[in-house]
Amino acid sequence: PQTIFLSNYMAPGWHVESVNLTFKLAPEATRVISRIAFTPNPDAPAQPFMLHGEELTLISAAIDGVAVSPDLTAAGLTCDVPDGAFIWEAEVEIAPVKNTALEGLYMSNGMYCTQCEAEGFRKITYYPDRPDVMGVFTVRIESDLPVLLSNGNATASGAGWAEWHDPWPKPAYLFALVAGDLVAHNDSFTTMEGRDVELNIWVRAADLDKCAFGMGALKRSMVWDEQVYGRAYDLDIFNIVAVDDFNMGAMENKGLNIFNSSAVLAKQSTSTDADFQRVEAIIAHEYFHNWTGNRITCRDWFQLCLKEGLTVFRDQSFTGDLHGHAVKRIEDALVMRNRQFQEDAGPLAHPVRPESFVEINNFYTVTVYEKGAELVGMLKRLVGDDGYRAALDLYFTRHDGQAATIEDWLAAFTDATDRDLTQFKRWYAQAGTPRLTVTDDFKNGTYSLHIAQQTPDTPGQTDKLPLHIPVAVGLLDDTGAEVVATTLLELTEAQQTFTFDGLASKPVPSILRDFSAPVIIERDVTQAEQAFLLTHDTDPFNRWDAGRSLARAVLLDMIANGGDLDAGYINGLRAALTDSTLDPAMRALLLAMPSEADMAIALAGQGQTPDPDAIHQTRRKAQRQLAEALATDIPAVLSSVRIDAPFAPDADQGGRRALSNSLLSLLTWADKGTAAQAQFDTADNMTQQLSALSILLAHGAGDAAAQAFYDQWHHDRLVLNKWFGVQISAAQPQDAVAVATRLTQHPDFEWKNPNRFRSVIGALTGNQAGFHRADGAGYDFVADWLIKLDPVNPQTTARMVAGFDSMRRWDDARREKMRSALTRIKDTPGLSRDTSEMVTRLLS
Ligand code: BAL
Ligand code: ZN
Repeated sequence: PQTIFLSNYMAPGWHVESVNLTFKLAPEATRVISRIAFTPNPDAPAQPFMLHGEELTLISAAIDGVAVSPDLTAAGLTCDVPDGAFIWEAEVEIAPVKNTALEGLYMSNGMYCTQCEAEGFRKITYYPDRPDVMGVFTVRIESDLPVLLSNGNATASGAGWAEWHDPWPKPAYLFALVAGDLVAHNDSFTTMEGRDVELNIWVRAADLDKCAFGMGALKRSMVWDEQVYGRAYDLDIFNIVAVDDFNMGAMENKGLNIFNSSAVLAKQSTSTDADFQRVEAIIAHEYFHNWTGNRITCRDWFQLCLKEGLTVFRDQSFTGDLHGHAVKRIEDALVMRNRQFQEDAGPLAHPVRPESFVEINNFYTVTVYEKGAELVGMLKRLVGDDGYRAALDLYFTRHDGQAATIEDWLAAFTDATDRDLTQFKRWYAQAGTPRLTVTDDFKNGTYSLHIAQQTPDTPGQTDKLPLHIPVAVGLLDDTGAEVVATTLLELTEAQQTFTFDGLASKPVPSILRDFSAPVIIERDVTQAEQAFLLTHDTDPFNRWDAGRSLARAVLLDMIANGGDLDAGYINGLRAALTDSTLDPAMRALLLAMPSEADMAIALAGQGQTPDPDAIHQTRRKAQRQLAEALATDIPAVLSSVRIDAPFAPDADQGGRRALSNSLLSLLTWADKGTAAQAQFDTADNMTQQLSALSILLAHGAGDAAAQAFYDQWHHDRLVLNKWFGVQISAAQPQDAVAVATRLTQHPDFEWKNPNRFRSVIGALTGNQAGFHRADGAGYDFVADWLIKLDPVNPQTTARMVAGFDSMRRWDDARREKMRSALTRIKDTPGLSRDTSEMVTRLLS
């Protein structure tokens, strides 16, 4: 397969002025008739005329009304064209019902839908399928299905047809079409510019009662983007459609967002608090793309972080504004540390702006998205709130209607704020997580912090240069009073010293407040200092982080030396748990022990080889001992966070439920499941029902509840995914593969549905000790299923192969078994380009 390089970018030879598409829909033989007005691009180097096209049957083609016979290639077609502007017309045939890859035009439960990002449009018709070619689309859909949708505004319709026109030029990846037997949850919104917008969430009739929350989230997003970024919606209609078969969470097609049903449908009885939060965040994310992605798009796919990093940063800010920044920041930092730092440390490490790819679908990663968002956050810290707003205003003014680059983005910051970002730009090019080694000293009232930075080698990259890193620091005295409020240090050298004068005594530093940069801090800290910060730090993120570091140290000590859970740690947790001034959500986060993956990463970071079984057993022992130690405190806390109001999926109630469920889990060590079974039997919401089921299963007392859950919910595909997943996540290590195997034999295991596949295979790769069973049965099981899925759905297969990313961390025997499972995948005849690239990188 061909490798594509950023350095080879060449401007397109032709612009597209307008595109007219007619779809005559039929499952086996859809006809797509295109009429495209091309004009030569005077700024482009000379190049042959080429249109992308895959899996198309060409029926006819013409230029300026004269039939032509283009040369067909594996990637599309080439053709001689006139020197000036011309009209291209073609008719192709495609078979949506056979499209199991869910890319291009496909069918899901009798409904037609599309997914074109990144390069799916070329499976619909011949076209210059690249993001820097932007055209105005007019679409006619012919079908007997009652609801026919495309981008832009509805212009005309009749029996069996509908026409849509999108006045905003867009790249083909933002094209969308939906046809189905759907009903709408309908509402409206008036923008700050006075535009009345019709809002619809289109679903199957049975799901109509799961749309109200999503609609509220959409309206909250529209208000927020006006108030915070000054950006209003720009069409007369905004449609969202829920689809059961979808490779990603959702897609920001202009005016017609298509959603994985799991990312838009929500109601009390079927959705957890985490689901509600995810739905709101994804609806916001896709809506925010209308400006950061659609009005300003990417010049090429290497610039993916330009729209994704920025839009993730925007949706994170939105969630923080609505529900509280402290908890949101901790949740986002956990994603960075548990997933992105892991990606950075393994064979799949790549820069936020990669320099080459074989299959761009493999770069929709936590590095491009979440680390990309962290880069935006660092820029905002460096230029301040006003500077950030000025830079964004300039970016929108300058690049509206364009396909832009990271260079354009940074130039807007430099021009609006006068900041030199030459060094900062290295963040986009250098992969890997920087390590900051911190030491300190105190002399004559002056406190000095010495910080050295180093970024480890990653595949294809050595000898990294120093980065421009914002390090937020505060200082506390020994009574816990803050003697220096949060100060932003700008680390630019490989080694640098920062001083603070006029201090009476040596302070306790609180470093990297609010997780001000995606880096790892290495500093010798005593457990006493961690306990001190857990009690006194005024920065909520660092207060939580001190507790987390203490917990990790205590657990690692237990793994290394045996013994019991540290009394100082228990007392710190008791103090936090019973501190009624602390938000219940924060208390729940403090009470949560580091995950098994977190501990494995920590051990690997210390140069040790983790043992997944020892981690699992130690963590369980620690939880049991914590439960015993806090037994007398729990009832009072539980009653203090009881909810007396009607259910609401808000931050306050969500925090209370999170804390109650953490405590229920602890209680179960003593009562063997009595309280959890009672909660399961009486729960009126999915958060409490599913938590109770998970706890019962984890304690080996969940068989009856699992059956009851199935009986109650087997008709609901989204809830059934939870039923599949929880049985594997909560299984003991020795049972997890057997449980997963049994579930794949269940008649409801519709393995071609990506959500269902992930709910089983993904749940197993997420059960660390179960997946990494010493005999390799977990690896073999997952490899077998990935080999089976690959010819059906390469994109989902390739994403799930990343479950093997942690390979280097484990002992030789496990690593060899992982290699052999991956080699078996790699050697499979006809393996897709997507999966082939991933296994090659993993094995390199
Ligand atoms: N653009 C792909 C889905 C998303 O990030 O919104
Ligand atoms: Zn996005």
